[in-house]
Amino acid sequence: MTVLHAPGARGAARLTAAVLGTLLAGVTACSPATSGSDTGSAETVATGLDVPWSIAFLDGTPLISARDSGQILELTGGEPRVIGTVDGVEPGGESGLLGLATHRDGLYVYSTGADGNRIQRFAVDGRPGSLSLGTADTIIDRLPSAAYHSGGRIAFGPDGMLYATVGDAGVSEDAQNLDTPAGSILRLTPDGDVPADNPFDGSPIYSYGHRNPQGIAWAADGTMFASEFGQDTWDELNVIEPGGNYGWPEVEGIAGDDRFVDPVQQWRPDEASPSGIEIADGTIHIANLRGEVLRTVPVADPTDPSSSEELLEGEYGRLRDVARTPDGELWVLTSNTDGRGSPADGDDRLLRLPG
Ligand SMILES: [Ca+2]
Repeated sequence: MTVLHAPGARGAARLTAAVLGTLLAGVTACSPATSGSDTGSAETVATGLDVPWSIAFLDGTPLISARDSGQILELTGGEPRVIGTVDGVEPGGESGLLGLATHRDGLYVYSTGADGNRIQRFAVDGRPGSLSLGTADTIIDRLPSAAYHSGGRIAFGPDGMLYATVGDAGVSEDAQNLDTPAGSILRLTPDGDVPADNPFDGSPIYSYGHRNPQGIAWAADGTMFASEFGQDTWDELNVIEPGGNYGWPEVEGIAGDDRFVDPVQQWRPDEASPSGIEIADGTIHIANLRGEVLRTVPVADPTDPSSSEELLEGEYGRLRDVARTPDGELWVLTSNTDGRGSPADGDDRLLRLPG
């Protein structure tokens, strides 16, 4: 964005009306657009979404989860269309229909039911434009859920295993308790079993000491990253190591305590609140809710805060998820209808970043 410095006396004398007009036009053109407007720096793919939470691509067709309605939408020709509603979704606060992940075995869905959070695998029938959600197979259930700190993201790693983020569900000390999945990242086989090479024998827990871990993604070299909502002090970006203890609730942010793994970056929650993340071309992209910004961190040097960039800052309100399309574009979901957005930010939308 152009920064106008107050001209000195000599500079002011040179500012002809024409030059001033050009400068002002330039400022207008590159100022952040009014929130929710169509004139931001991204292209709108779809509008009118209601509390969208996650994007995934099933054989190239974009699918979107809607947190409160429990609906899964397909997007073909720019129009969202409901392919089905997940049975028994009980929305409340941060809970409801949350993460999606696709796999050759079907569509994996993370949602809140009457007995807590669960991950189900669905068959998806039909062709793009007339897809329908088939039968569900629950692969894990009774995960801790709550109106706050309900985790909710799932992704398949390069090892073919399913990873899931589980919040502490408001019981912070549980994040240090290996007898409960609260406050951890899980690693499961696609059928929901515990892989034989998990760090804790017979346990789905892959890492722990998390408060409310969110997005997970892997760099080309296999390094796993995860975003995490902090309490009042620091939000985090962590490199996830098997068996790692990430400190919550003993410490928050970079603590320099040998017992815990420090985050590679941390941000104040009002500048961040990082949810979905995606890695493309050696860059981690992080969708931020309160910070209303798509923040980038280079995989090659993730600990250097000065190497971060901020995209879409303040243009579209709260940002919930970011995903790479099969064509290599980056798409971003807003989250202004989740009860915490400003009415001025309008309906939620799906955005496409310029290439
Ligand atoms: Ca931590």
